[in-house]
Amino acid sequence: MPPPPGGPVSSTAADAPTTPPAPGGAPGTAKAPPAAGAAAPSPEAGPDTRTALRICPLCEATCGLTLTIEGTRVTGVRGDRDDVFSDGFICPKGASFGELDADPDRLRTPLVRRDGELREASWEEAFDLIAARVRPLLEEHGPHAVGLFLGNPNVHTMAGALYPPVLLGALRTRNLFTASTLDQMPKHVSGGLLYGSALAIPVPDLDRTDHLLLLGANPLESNGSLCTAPDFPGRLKALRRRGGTLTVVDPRRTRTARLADRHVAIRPGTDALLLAALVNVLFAEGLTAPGRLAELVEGIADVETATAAFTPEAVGAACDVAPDDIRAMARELAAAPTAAVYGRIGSCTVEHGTLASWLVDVLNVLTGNLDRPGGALFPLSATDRAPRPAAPGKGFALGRWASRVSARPEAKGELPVAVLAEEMETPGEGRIRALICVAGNPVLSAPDGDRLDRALAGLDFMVSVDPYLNETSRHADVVLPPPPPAQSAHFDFAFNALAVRNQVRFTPAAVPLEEGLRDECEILARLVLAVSGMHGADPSAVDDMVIGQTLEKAVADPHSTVHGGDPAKIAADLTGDSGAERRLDMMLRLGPYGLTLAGLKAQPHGIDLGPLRPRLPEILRTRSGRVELLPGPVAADLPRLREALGARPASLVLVGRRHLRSNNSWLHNVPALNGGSNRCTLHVHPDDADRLGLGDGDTARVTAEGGSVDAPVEITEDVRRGVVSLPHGWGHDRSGVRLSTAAARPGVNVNQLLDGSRTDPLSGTAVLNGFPVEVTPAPR
Ligand SMILES: Nc1nc2c(c(=O)[nH]1)N[C@H]1C(S)=C(S)[C@@H](COP(=O)(O)OP(=O)(O)OC[C@H]3O[C@@H](n4cnc5c(=O)[nH]c(N)nc54)[C@H](O)[C@@H]3O)O[C@H]1N2
Ligand SMILES: Nc1nc2c(c(=O)[nH]1)N[C@H]1C(S)=C(S)[C@@H](COP(=O)(O)OP(=O)(O)OC[C@H]3O[C@@H](n4cnc5c(=O)[nH]c(N)nc54)[C@H](O)[C@@H]3O)O[C@H]1N2
Ligand code: SF4
Ligand SMILES: [Mo]
Repeated sequence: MPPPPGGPVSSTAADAPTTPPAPGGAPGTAKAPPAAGAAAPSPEAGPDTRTALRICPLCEATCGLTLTIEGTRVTGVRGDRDDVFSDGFICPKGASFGELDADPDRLRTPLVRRDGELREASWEEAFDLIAARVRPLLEEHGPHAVGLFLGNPNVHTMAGALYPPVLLGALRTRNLFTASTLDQMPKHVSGGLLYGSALAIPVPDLDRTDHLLLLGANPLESNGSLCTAPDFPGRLKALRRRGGTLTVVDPRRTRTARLADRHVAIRPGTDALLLAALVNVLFAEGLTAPGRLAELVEGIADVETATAAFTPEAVGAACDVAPDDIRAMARELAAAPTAAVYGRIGSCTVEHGTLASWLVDVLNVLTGNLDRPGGALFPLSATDRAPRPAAPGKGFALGRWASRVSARPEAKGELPVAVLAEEMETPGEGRIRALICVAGNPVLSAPDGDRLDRALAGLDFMVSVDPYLNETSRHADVVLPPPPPAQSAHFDFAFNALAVRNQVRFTPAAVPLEEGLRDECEILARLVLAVSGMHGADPSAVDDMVIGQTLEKAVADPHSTVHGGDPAKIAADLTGDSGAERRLDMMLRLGPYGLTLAGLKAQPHGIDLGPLRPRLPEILRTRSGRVELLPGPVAADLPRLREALGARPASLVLVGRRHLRSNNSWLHNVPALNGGSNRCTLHVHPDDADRLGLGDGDTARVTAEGGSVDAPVEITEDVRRGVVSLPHGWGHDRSGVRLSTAAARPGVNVNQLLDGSRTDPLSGTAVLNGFPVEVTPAPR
């Protein structure tokens, strides 16, 4: 392990949990040590030294940061104590913002492939080539010949929220793939089916609940997901302090599990069975109490019938959880004055991910906790559509089209990433010939990276919008680098709608855009123009078009705040430093709080919009206008769950894990974050290690259907028997990659063990957790 240069981050210290302020309590200080290159300003700091606010884009917690800036360099980072939501919280990742921002491996010009080599090029050359190559492919082979992959950081940038929908509209391709089918697509599908909208995802009311049942999430390392809560750890501790209880279901004894009143070390992949049994017990013991939901929900009795087979005794062996414990969990859930059930990665990226996600919400409904304070509620963000009277909607359709090669149904307009390689490789009409990849690294994040590597290499043309030349972008013909994060304005379109408190914040670019760089909004707008035959037009044309179309609709909508207005006049009133900002201003004005961007800018630490409030039935868009508790596609998938009752468990399965100082595949190049316990090791229980003939520090060979990887063994009781754990995002040893720090400690790609054949059928989400593996000592 190379020591972090500059050395102020001792790996152990930085790995220790940060001691966060109590939520809503006194503002805390940044407890994380400053990262290398991000030290506090020295007393002799020049007159050039100033501070600027920046919302952290590195995880879903969206903490407000105060950056110290000398000239154009970020030299210090602390939590913004006045931030209305994060109260000064910061973690080691946020503390390394300066180092990340200044990473010398970051690309500073576009790259264009000439004679087989990627070379530095001007923006004009880059976009000229895109226009020259993509248009003919579309004209000759039709829209589906160009695929689009959208990676995770799109939810962490303004550009990623505002332009990919326009890009997709311009391409009209059905070959849309995103990180969602490696992640939360089960939540979209279950929300779509239950509430009629794929974006209707209830969020646990962390700060007010009396009981949290948390499955397959480790917020002490991840800082939370689909539950935006700066200082999630502190909020969990506060729950305990106010007398609430926490149950954690996880095959590993995680740092989150150690905080819990009850830790259930479930057999991986069986959460849907456990949850079905909890539902079963609620009915069997007369513990259902939907309260006001009873009249808003249809199908409660059908759910009772559908879960009749899943008694605690029936699921106990499969889950490896004692029936009495299951009964106790159900009773605790029912008895709590308020409670929230919350499931994340470990309950989503599994064989029954959609059923598990559905059952999470079913439990919240049956206990009366959906849509009530202390339960699980739907946030109302400042850029959401303004509320309107409840009315039946169009409902949520699945499988409106299917993938070409293996006929996998679309979900939310997307095809499963697990079939991306075969769609690029398999000859014939409709093959993906070109790929545009925005902020994604599927070679490491998706099943079978070696196959994706080959498939990407065989494309006619590829564009990556990415700051790094990495495992995926090295295949591109054109790489378009966004600027370092300090040079971008920030607004959380996605996470404000998933936050435990309604609030809104905007931070302008902290540092002016460097000579030669382009704002990512402009990059994506130019990309839209280049693929839609408008190459060379002013990028603001894209924003003007969106504004025009949106306002036309809004003035015709009787529920809109601008109903009957003049679109041209409203557009002329919009303010902002860019087309993207004018779009944000428009969304705020059309939104439920009637805000403006100028008003928001006047509140640099944000505006608190209050605790979550009930939103049913207004939010419903189902055909019935009610919550449809047993949707048809779910009912049709239940026999598969019943079959799982009798299945013989594999003797060894693999699960992933996250480390506080990491983020999927792309922070391993920041020296301060690549050390300590953030290591690509295989966790093995001592009993399994004995059985398999493995000692601590030995190299193990892990094999599954997609291939084999060799990883160092770490023997630990933190993982249950029959389960090994290997983190994802590693494997930085491919040629042509420019990640000098990461390459020095590459790790192995856990997703090489998978071949993409295992998915949750309803959502198309890849099974990344709980798949069978063989482990042996690696041959010397
Ligand atoms: N085995 C296993 N695999 C997993 C997971 C798991 O738990 N286990 N988790 C899955 C999950 S939850 C997710 S979300 C996916 C993530 O899958 P991906 O989104 O494919 O992977 P990331 O590693 O997040 O890659 C992000 C890419 O965006 C680039 N990037 C960073 N910042 C910016 C920016 O501001 N603009 C642009 N344009 N690019 C930027 C990075 O350099 C990197 O190339 O991985 C999934 N893969
Ligand atoms: N530090 C850090 N933070 C991150 C990320 C990161 O890579 N590093 N990634 C970000 C992203 S993209 C996301 S989506 C979020 C994810 O945030 P979380 O959902 O909190 O993800 P994990 O920390 O991977 O926790 C998943 C847990 O599920 C457990 N698990 C595995 N299989 C099963 C199972 O079958 N059943 C149950 N009950 N548990 C199981 C694992 O042991 C693990 O502890 O984190 C985000 N934040
Ligand atoms: S918790 Fe997340 S948002 Fe907050 S500082 Fe850390 S990485 Fe940034
Ligand atoms: Mo994710």
